[in-house]
Amino acid sequence: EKAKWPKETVDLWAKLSKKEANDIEAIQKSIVHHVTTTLARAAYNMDNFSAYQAVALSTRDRLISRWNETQGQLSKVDPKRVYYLSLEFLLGRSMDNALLNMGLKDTYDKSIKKLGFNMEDVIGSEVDAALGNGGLGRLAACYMDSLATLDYPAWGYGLRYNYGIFQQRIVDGYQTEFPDYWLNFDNPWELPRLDISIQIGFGGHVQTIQDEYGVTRHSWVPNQSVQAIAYDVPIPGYDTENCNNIRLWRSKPTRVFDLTSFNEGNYEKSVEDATNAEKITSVLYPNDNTMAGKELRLKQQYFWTAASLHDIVRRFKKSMREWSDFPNQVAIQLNDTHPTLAIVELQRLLVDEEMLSWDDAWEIVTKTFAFTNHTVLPEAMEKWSVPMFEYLLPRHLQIIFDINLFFLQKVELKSPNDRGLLNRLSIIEEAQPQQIRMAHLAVVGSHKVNGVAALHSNLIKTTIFKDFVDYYGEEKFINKTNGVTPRRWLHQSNPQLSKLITETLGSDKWLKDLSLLKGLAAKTGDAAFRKKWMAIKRANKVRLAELIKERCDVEVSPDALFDVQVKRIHEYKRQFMNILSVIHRYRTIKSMTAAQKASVQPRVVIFGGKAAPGYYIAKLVIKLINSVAAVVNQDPAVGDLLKVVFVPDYNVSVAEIICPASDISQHISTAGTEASGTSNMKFVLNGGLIIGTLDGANVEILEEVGEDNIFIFGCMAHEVEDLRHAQRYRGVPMDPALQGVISAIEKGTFEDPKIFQPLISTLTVGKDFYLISADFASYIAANQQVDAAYKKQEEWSKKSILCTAHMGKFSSDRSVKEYAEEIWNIKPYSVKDEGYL
Ligand code: C3B
Repeated sequence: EKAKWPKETVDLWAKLSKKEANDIEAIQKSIVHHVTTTLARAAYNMDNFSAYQAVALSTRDRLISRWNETQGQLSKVDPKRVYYLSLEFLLGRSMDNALLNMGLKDTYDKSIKKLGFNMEDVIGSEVDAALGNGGLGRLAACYMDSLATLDYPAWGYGLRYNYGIFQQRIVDGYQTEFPDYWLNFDNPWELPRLDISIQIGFGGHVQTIQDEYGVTRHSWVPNQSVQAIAYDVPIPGYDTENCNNIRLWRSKPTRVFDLTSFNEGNYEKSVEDATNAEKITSVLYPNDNTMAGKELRLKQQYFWTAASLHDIVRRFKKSMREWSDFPNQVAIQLNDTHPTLAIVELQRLLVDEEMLSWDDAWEIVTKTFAFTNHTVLPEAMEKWSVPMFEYLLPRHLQIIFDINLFFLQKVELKSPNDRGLLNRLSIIEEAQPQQIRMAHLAVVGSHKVNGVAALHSNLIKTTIFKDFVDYYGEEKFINKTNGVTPRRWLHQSNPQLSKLITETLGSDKWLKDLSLLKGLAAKTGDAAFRKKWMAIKRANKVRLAELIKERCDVEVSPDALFDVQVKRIHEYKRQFMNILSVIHRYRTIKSMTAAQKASVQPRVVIFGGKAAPGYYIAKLVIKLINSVAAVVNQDPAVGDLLKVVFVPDYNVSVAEIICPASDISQHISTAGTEASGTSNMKFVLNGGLIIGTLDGANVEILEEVGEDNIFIFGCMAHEVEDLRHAQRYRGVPMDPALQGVISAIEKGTFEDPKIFQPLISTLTVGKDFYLISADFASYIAANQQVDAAYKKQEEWSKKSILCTAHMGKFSSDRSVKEYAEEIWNIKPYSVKDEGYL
């Protein structure tokens, strides 16, 4: 188009599309411009929220310039890109992060101050984008930050839910859920791309025809159709001009949604079905590590993978390359099994629509995809019932059966006459009705499969994917230990510590090369430095104490040891064991003389996290925590020696306040159940020590910080099976301390014990699946070691510094670089500052 313009038009565009200036005056002008025009407000009726909106819009202008420049240059250069398919992107707030990454925070700070507003209040007015449940969704967000920061050409693809993860309120000690209608006010962090609309089909039937060469061809004739509309979310890198994109799809009715009812002249039904189209991207399923098996979820998965693939294929086709070049231009990472249908959809597009042979298509598909597994919990394994699947996606079902057939034929050639093996490897589980095992499909359709921490990656090779390792060989199954972005999880959330580190190391290079933190280790002998370090921790604890006062109406002393467990509530994460140990501590203190009490280390035990709305036992754990808190916090015999709080509605922005403020945090899953954990990394990065089991990334954190700087307890992953067996068949008695705690609950120390009976019965001999009794004694002992260590404040401050110093490995930059080099085979491309025309 540009080529057709006369020179003066081109020059005019070039002159006018210069990037925004970033001096204080220009920024203030842009803020006031948005106040008076976009928001149609005046200075005298402004509140913090409208100030936030105006500052957000001004920030957005600068983001979009970079986004445009990056995307424009990338389409010209057309390098190989990675597409990260994730049903969850748990981004949290955007403004602070965008300003810091673009290097504009200080200038905006000054600009806002002079306009009569305070940066913290403005930032505090932003609602979280909570399009995720927990670790998996937040990992995707950290990876997007690192991909942009490292200049990798990468796009995320996800869904634009109208409702994010529910808001949690505590009523009478119980969790209650409220819808998170986060789009109530315009969302300045997205660009609606109403021009990008893709038709997605559902249902219908498959037509079989002979083509002119006598080859049988299939073509899917859906009987429903939905539109996917693109919303783009710019992701700026830190200290680079590059700005990547997350494309989120929203479902809208097509003009004719249900072709059957329309053709039958059933007007009312076709309007009703149009409303159903919007439902597809209405709500994020609130389950973490469990599969609900709902039809609407399957629709979400197909809607999202089909729209994303259509988009990716369209972009590829613009380059006029051979199909065999597709894997040289495109890498697709499957974040868990949720996007596995993308494998089937690409095979369908290549075979049915692009007319490639099955084998050529399948080679392209398997070279393109790679799959990350995030859990070994059986209840989390995605399976779809064949009849439901067939009704929604009849052609895809045929393709899955063909993929399975060809795969099992090869297995049979390698290991003849092994029916058991075929059954175990099959993508189809022979149940009533048959089930599609999505993890098997993901393994068969990918060239690399990775776990998310060393222990977990080994575990999947010996458990859920053992037979696949025997068949494919070891090389296909690799490890990529998770990481977190130091920009959000230190620089942004702990600005004072970030500043001290930069001063100490002589530059801020550590923010892009986290291994430089090791330079802090030399400072443990410097008493003045230790004092500054601990003063910052204390200031962060004061900030958290204020939040606790505001949200829980409990006063806690910032001089007590802050003990934190914040994560989704799940039996395998053992918040139950934690609160049981708190009861033990309470009973111990109650039994002490005044003299004994004088030597007790005061502790504030802080819980937070959401339970899936249908997860009854997890919700009872929340109730128990609150019942214990109610008794302990007002017991004068205990006073400040022990406080217990449950911080409601734990989310990313709350985590940003909690992580910098912990002295110790709890990562205490039954060994072998927590694939990695990522908050463990965030806490240690901020100079908090951890107490934990030899599970997930704890193992690697231990390797990095050394055993003097971490509190490890409990059984090991390889012992779990024997312990379960022993308690089931040899009647191992319950731990005596635990027995005492249970009796106290049963005596009604904390409300009506009847309430907690279902919870307690999960522990009765033979049933204690998560081995709380087996680990209880060593857990109590480890907690006593924490108390003793914390009393030696000088020693503790050294441990705290060493913890941060040794966290270099756990930057998501390291993780993403490994993925890029060992799985995706992509190279960085740095945007040149040349204006986007
Ligand atoms: C989580 C795992 O439970 C964590 O151990 C892990 O650190 C993160 O993924 C990121 O890898 N996970 C999750 O949040 N949701 C799932 N459905 C499965 C795993």
